This record gives sequence, structure tokens and C-alpha cells, in this order.
Amino acid sequence: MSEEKMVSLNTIDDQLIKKAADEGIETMWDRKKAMKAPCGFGEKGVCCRICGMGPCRVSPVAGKGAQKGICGATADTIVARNFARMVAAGTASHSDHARDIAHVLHMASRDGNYQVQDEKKLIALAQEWEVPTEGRDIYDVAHEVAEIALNEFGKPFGTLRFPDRAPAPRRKIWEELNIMPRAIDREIATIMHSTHMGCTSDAESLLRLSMRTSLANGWGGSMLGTELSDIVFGTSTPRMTEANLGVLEEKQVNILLHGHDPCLSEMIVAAAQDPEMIKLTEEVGAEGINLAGMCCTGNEVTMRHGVKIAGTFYQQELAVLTGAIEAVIVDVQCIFPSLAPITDCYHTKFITTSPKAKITGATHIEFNEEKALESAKVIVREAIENYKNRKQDKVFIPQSKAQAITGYSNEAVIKQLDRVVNSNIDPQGTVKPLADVIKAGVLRGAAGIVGCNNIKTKHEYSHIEIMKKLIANDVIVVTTGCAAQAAAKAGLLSKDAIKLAGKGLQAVCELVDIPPVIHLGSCVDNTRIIRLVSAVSEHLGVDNSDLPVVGVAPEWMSEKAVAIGTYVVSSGIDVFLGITPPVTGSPEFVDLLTNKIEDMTGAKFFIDENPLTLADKILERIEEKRTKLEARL
Ligand code: SF4
Ligand code: MSK
Repeated sequence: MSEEKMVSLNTIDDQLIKKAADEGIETMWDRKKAMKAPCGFGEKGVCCRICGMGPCRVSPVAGKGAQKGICGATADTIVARNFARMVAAGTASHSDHARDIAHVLHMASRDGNYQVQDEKKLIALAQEWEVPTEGRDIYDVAHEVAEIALNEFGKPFGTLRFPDRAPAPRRKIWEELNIMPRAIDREIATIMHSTHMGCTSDAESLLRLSMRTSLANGWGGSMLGTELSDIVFGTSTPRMTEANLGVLEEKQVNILLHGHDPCLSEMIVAAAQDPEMIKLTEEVGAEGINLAGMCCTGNEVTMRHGVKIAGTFYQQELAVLTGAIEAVIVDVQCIFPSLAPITDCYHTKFITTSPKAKITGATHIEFNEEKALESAKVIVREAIENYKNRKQDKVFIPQSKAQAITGYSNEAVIKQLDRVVNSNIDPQGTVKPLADVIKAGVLRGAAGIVGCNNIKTKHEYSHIEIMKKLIANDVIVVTTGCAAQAAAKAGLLSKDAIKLAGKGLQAVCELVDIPPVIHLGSCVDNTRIIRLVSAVSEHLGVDNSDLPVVGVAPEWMSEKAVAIGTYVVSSGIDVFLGITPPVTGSPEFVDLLTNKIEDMTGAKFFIDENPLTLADKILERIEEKRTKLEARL
């Protein structure tokens, strides 16, 4: 198959797609073909079905065709409303995930299934929120902190707590724009209200509402997700792992963990080590239990336990096609409903566990946090007992995997930076070394490359090409989500990749002992990136928008990504998109996103579907920001 025809960078994927064709199994690529051309109105964002008088499809071309919906809504209104609703859905997803973790912290106890793993981080958060800690039982503190966190979702007055962590100039911008986020649920509800038929029609106002809601995600729900997960499950430290479908084991019970919520996957990890489960594994004749992660659940368990990475979002069907998986265990988000019919073609059990993500045709075993380990053992038992049903003649495990280092929390990054601090001169535990090399130009800048895969592009090609180009040009890359897993599979999360970096980045990586692309976790952990950037800004006494740092989502597909991109721009960091969002039906809204928003936030969106020219634009913008920074310092 020629390079252009390949659906992904990974040759093993094409082998599995061929296996699917040979076995008559439908995959996403078949459905894409059947879809033919996408709807032009939907693609441009000009279809409105908000009320029963519609759907109204207005023409994206001025002066040609219907210019307004029945109610008079223009293309600008319709596009901006649709965009705002994507931001609300993305914010709801990340934040509702965080809410579950807050409940788990609230139920944590010394002798329970969930315990406080990072007391230091809990105490720090308690002090930040003025919760008394002196002489108190750590679990009393945990419960009070969890209650305050839960209150952030629906408090009737005031604004969120975490935006206080942002640099002062940034908070001032948010106040002046009147986009300081209030309660998380309130911001989501406000968008749903304001985009109801007959409410806000002004595109700029809709963008401002989107910005405020996105901030309730980035500096609210997602940040709670990261902080509380670290407290309950432990703040991650770097660990070696392996990535790609070659991590599946021929003689072991393979369990695929897919989704986002660590409350379940943490317990599956514990259950897989339970003596009762190990004994059962021996009884069925398997040599062990092999957990493999996918999407952000995969990131959560690899960063805290080194669980191997089976693959990215687009490989979920391919993983089943190996015929070697006893159970696909899912929680929430990014799970294809097609996993039900595909698993039916094999012995694989497809087990849904959350009432928020029930899928037709799956076996639903509801995960009960009150009896977490017991619940997890029931699920793992299903997988082990299924081992005997594996059909050897249907098994094909591609022999491809790469070494990777995962699990750099901000604390871990700072610990690595401490290696170069002369403690006689400078204090340890700060981002000063990072700020110094950026200021001096040894590193030209930094990029957070994040997000999904998208069938509109060759999978992972954009992620990897952009990462390689940036590190070769002395731009350090941090990564989360499926982009991080793409990097892992391409070997970019290993120290071997240092040789691909420019001279400046090579020197930094050698001194600090890090790879040139750093795994910072799951999608909610993009908040680690905005906090790291904010720490460097504060250290240099500038705003985030003054720094040569960018966010990049080369292959995004989910509404969560739209919410992330919007909070990153609202936080003063440019965002480069490799997939065009459904906004092009409104030149006014495109102008707001790619131009006017810069006057408000100091940052904007760039859109280019060619990864090579997108990378050039990133480097150009980084140099532009450098010139401005040098003038300021
Ligand atoms: Fe049509 Fe207006 Fe109803 Fe949308 S809100 S479907 S544009 S009438
Ligand atoms: S899992 S949101 S496909 S990154 Fe977070 Fe991957 Fe995108 Fe889901």
C-alpha cells in the first residue's frame, strides 16, 4: 500500500483493516465510505435545528439562497450558537467526570477502597481553600475539600476558585471581558439557555459566553479532575511503558481499558492483582492478566501504574480485530457504539460500566463506587473466564510496540528541572530553569500538542510530523490525550528521540534527563499545561500571551477539544487546529476566532489542514512572540 493510501502512520493498522475485510467485519473506514460526501451545511455550521420550525439550513454564500432561518437567525447566529453548544458539551463532559472523582474523594476512608494517596497535595489544596488542617484527621480534611469541590459546580454566588491561580494580568483580562467563570453547571446552563430559540443572536456575545464556559472547564471542571485524581490516585511520576497493539499478550488474559474515568480503571488495576483473580487466571490456563489502556483511561493508568498503552482513539475497533482481547471494559467518552457488533464477531466481551454511557448490545455491569473493588472483581472475573473461549485461528497480534516514558505531572517536571539548579544560588522547586532557557532562546518555545484522531486525516501523521518538526527546531513539546499515545507509538516519548531534537533542545533534554516530547497525562490534564505556562509567565513577570508557547490540536474530533481550545485561547495561548471546525459558514465568526479574539485575549486560533504548513505557522508565531517577549524583558 502506498504511503498516501495508508489510513495511518502505523502499518499494522492496515493489516488489521485487511483482516476485517477478509472476515467481513465493518469498521469506521467502511462507514466513512458509505457516508459519501459530508453534508455541506453541517460542515460549515449553518444548519440550525434548535426549534421545531426548523431545521433551517441557510446559505453560507452571501446573496445566494436562503440567508436567514425562519426566525430570522443569520448564518453568523447559527454558527456561533452551534459553536457555543459544542463548548458547553465539552465542558459538561470534562466537568461531570471531575464530579465523580470529587464524590470518590468524599467517600475515601482509611480502610475503604479509595484512599488519599497524595496527602501533601491535599493539604496544599486545603490551605489554598482555607480549610483548617492543623491537628485534623486527613480524611476529615479530604471530605471538606471534596464538599467545597462539589460546591464549585452549583454555588449560587461568586466565581470559581481556581481562576485565582492564574497570573494577575490574565485575571484582569477575564474581569474586564466579564468572562470570569461562575459555578461550572451554571455556565453550561447559561449557554444552553442563551442558545435556546429566541435568546442571544449576537455572534460576539455568543463567543464571550463560550469563553466563560470554557474557562469553567479549564480553570474549573478539568482542573478539579486533575487535582482530585492526583489526591485520590496519586500524583504521577515518570515510568517506562510500551505502546501499540503489540503490547497484547498471546498467552495472557488481555483486558482493554477504554474511556476516561480513573475511578473504575484504578480499581480494575487493583482487582487484577488480587490473589483470587490470579488464582482464577491459573485455573483457566492463562499465564497472567495483561491490562492495556486506550484513550484517556489508558493515559490515567499508564501515568500512575505504567500500564501498557494498546493504542489511540481510532484503534479501538482494530484492538478487537486482533481477536486476542477477552474484555473491553469502558467507562465514559470516546467509545464507539460499533464495539458491540465488532466484539460479537469474536469471543470478546464488551462491558459498559457507567449509567452515563450505556451502549446497545454491550454487557452492562454497573460499577458501584461504594463497593468498588468487589465491583471491579466481578468485571475482571468475566474477562478471565472468557479466556477459554478465545479462538486461536482468529488471533492476530501485530508485532509492533515502542518504548515510552509516561507520567510527568508538573511536580515531576519541576523535580527534573531541580537537577540543574545550583541550590546555593537559586531555590529548588520552581520553573526558573525552564523560564531561563526560554528567555535565553536555547529553547525557542514550547508547544502543547493534544487531542484526538480524526478520519478526515491520515491517523497520527499530523501529530507526528508536527512534533518532529517542532522538536527539530528547539521547541519542547508536552502532550496529552491521544496525541500523547501517538507520540508513544512513534517512539517520541523515549530518550532515544533526543537525537531528533535541535541542538538547544538536545542540550536541555540531556541536562534535565527528559525526552523531547513529554507525556503530561489525559485530556483533563491539559490543565497541567496551562498551569505550567502560567508558572513561567509569573516567574518572568509577564502574561501568558507574551510567551512563545502554543497549543496544537492537529487531529481533534470531540466537543471536549473545542472547549479545550477555547479555554486555551482565553488563557492567552494561541491554538493551532489541523481540522477546520464547523464555523466557515460565517465569515464574521471565523474573523472573531482567527483575528478579533486576539484583541480580547492576546491569543487566537489558527486553522490549517496541512500539517507541514501548520508547523511552519507555529514556528513563525513562536518567533513573533519571542521578538515581543525580548522587547518586554
Ligand atoms: Fe430555524 Fe430559528 Fe428555529 Fe433555528 S431557531 S430552527 S433558525 S426557526
Ligand atoms: S481520549 S477526547 S479521542 S484525545 Fe481523551 Fe482521545 Fe480525544 Fe477522546
